This record gives sequence, structure tokens and C-alpha cells, in this order.
Amino acid sequence: MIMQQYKIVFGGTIGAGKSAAIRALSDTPVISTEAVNTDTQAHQKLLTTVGIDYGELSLEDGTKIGLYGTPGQDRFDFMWSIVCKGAIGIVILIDHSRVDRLKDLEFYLNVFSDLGSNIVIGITHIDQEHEQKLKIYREWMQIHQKSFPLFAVDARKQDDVLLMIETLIAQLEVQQEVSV
Ligand SMILES: Nc1nc2c(ncn2[C@@H]2O[C@H](COP(=O)(O)OP(=O)(O)O)[C@@H](O)[C@H]2O)c(=O)[nH]1
Ligand SMILES: [Mg+2]
Repeated sequence: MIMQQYKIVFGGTIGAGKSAAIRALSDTPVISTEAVNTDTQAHQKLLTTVGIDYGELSLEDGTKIGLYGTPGQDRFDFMWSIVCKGAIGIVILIDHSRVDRLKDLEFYLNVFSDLGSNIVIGITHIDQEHEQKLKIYREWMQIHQKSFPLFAVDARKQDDVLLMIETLIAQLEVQQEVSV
């Protein structure tokens, strides 16, 4: 058996899930270089990778795959071509919660198709869609200093509608306790 060592690179915006994906795959403790994010405009996350994540995945046949996460910020993009040298494939992760997700896709595809031809795209944070949709309403209430319970509901689903009724009743009980 010939032991082969391959390399796969993860690219995408900050917070898209590159580090999480590598941690999820790696058989070995992931080596990450994290530093304080100075680019809070681009992302709120305080700790962000400005270096490279590295993990290793061993396949059943003994093939080892080195997993490399690229730094997400634009000012580190010169590193992408270095990291991609010799890679057998590139995973582009797109954060669905970002308003500019399609621009992100276009941007990362443009950059990484110049660095390799074997590419897959993963759309992340899709499971948080409800939360993302509610965000504007939460923000509105915050601005107007209101704090009413807010739910994403499907008005056709009994469980969803029932949750609102239960909340009303629970609130009523709390109010009555306060006033007694
Ligand atoms: N809910 C949810 N959280 C995710 C998803 N992907 C990543 N995360 C979380 O988003 C945060 C940012 O991910 P991270 O891997 O640090 O992003 P990176 O900057 O691309 O390395 C972490 O808290 C992850 O656990 C996803 O698909 N859904
Ligand atoms: Mg990271």
C-alpha cells in the first residue's frame, strides 16, 4: 500500500464555517492560528483566523488528506494562492446569513477557480434562516425599546399557533402574580 498525502483547501467569508468544518473532519487536533479580529466591520466575531487552520483526515485505505483553512479577510487573500498550491480540491463555504451571499459566491468562485478546477460549494448557516428573518423585527423592537415575544410561525401549523397562545397565557399568569 502506498501512503498518499493529499491536500484540500477550505475558503469563504469569515464565519462561514471553515474552522468548524475542519474540526468536524479532522482526526487530529486542529492547529489554528487565531488572533483578535480588527476588521469588525466585516464581521462581529471577535476571534477570527488570520492564519491557517490545519487538520488531517485519514481515509480507510490509508490515504491521508491535509485539510487547510484559508484566512477569510481580504487583506490576507495573498495567502490563498500559497495555500492552494498542490491542492487536489477546494471547498468554498458561503454564509447564507450574509446579505451579500451571492456577491460572496461570485467573489470566491472567481478567486478560487484561478487557483484550482476541482471545486465544491457549501452553503452554511441555512439552518438559522428563521433567526435571520426575525432579526429585523428584533432590531426594530430594540430600537423602539419594546420587548414582546416574537415567533416565526406558520399560521397553518397548530404547534406554531399554539405556542403563541401558551405564551399569552403564561404572560397572563406572570402579570396576575405581579399584581396580587
Ligand atoms: N448554525 C450554524 N452555525 C454554523 C454553521 N457553520 C458554522 N457555524 C458556526 O459559526 C461560527 C463561525 O464558524 P467558523 O468555523 O469559526 O468560521 P470561519 O471563520 O469560516 O472559520 C462558529 O460558531 C460555528 O460553529 C452552520 O451551518 N450553522
Ligand atoms: Mg476560522
